[in-house]
Amino acid sequence: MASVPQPDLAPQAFIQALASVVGAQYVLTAKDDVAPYYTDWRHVFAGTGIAVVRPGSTEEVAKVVALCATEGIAIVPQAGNTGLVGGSIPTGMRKEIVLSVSRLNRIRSVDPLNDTMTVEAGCVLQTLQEAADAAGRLFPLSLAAEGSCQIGGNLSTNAGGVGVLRYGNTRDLVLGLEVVLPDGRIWNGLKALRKDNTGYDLKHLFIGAEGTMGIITAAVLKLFPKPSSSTTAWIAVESPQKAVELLAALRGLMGDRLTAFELISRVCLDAVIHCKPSIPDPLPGRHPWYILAELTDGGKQEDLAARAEAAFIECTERGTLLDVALAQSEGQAKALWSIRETIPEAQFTNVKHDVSVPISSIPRMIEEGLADLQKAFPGLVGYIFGHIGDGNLHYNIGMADEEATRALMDKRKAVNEIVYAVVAKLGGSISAEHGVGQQKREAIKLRKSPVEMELMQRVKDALDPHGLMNPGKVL
Ligand code: FAD
Ligand code: 2HG
Ligand code: ZN
Repeated sequence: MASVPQPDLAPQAFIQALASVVGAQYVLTAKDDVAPYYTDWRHVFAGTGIAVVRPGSTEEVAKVVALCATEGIAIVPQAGNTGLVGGSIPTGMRKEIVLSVSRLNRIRSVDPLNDTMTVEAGCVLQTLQEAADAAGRLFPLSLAAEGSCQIGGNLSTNAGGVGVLRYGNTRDLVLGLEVVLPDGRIWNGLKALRKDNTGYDLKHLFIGAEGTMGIITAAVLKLFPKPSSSTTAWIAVESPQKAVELLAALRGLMGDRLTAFELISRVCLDAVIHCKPSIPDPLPGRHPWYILAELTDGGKQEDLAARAEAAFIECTERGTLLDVALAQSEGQAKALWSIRETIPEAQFTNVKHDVSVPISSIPRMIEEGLADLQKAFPGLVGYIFGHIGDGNLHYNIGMADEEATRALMDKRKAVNEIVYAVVAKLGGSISAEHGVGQQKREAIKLRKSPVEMELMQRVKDALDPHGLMNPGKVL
């Protein structure tokens, strides 16, 4: 890494210089103003910086970054601050500002014939879903934080969510990017092209880089035909093995119409009902595992419903599923989805893991991991759920009561090691969709090969030779 430029400006003069770029009201330093930017959604990570800066345009972002580059001040990019690995929170290892992109919230254009929209990084995800819908199209990225996460954060984490099975991760939903580079130059890569083989595809360096390569200020996103029919099903299954068999069966019977396939353990459903007692249990009996599945299609609602019903009857006859409740209205479908969306807050405090393994290895991941954990920490509770259609499990570990869970959290490294050992054995990943941030920085060093780590560091050094972009994250 090249030596860091030394500051010329005294701290107050630096603040004034920032204010002259973005306006004094958008440089926050008062304790109450900065507090929400200096801690994460789960209150697991906390830090401080020189200031929180809120530019209102790409040009202002570029001027702030150029000023920081001259002064050797590091930058922590932040969007909706819903990340789960501490990526948007300062670490304190350098003099840092938080650069919030939330004022870059314009939809620059929607082109329904090209099936694209060009949007700024601070647009809230739900606003983009609504804009696509108003244009008669679908923007399929969907996650429980969609009311507050912003597309700049989604791009920078390559977010997954519940639509990956059909539409892919965020990376698959992008055609072009606009990025402010660590030296303050603007790269305008806002191409709305589905084919462009003119050399390296640079946008992929910034997608999933968690703010360590530059600041994404805008993107061209892909739109899709809006489905005209949908069926939402709450399904009971006997075991994770039956769940993956059901996935294969439904894909065979319904093809790409299977849009979402989420695993939910009974433990998670109980936690949701405990957290929000007004939520009813969708099925009469108690079952150990559930699937929330969504099927969507063009064409008539009754055609999809009939086809889905036939598929569920066949799966029941084959013994793949135990029971199923089909939503009879949009309201009932929303109620089923709200169970799934409540899980993150219903099991807020525990040792989190966001792992992926080949779909066929999901049953082993659950069974062998829990068996190994029980040996080391008798009585623990696995809050297991997630996007098993993508081989992605949220493998969260707590104890029966809060005090014991807090004690377990102090031993989180030992818990992580047991889970990660099973992940390694099954050829999986220790971060499927949430990223590395501060949380998994040490852990990836032990699990990626020296060649991979060196390549990543070289790319980082080429783009950010002074290490000013989000230090202490990823690498
Ligand atoms: P932030 O948290 O602000 O930032 C995330 C990272 O991106 C940080 O490293 C930050 O420095 C960097 N960054 C932010 N903006 C920029 C930018 N413009 N340029 C460069 N770097 C930037 N994640 C999933 O993948 N799937 C889920 O299903 C899912 N469900 C969730 C449910 C809940 C209830 C919560 C709280 C979180 C969930 N998450 C999920 C995690 C989180 O919502 C995602 O990681 C999301 O993409 C983060 O977006 P954000 O706007 O909040 O980004
Ligand atoms: C989800 O799928 C999120 O709901 C959050 O990725 C996962 O709470 C978690 O561990
Ligand atoms: Zn998830």
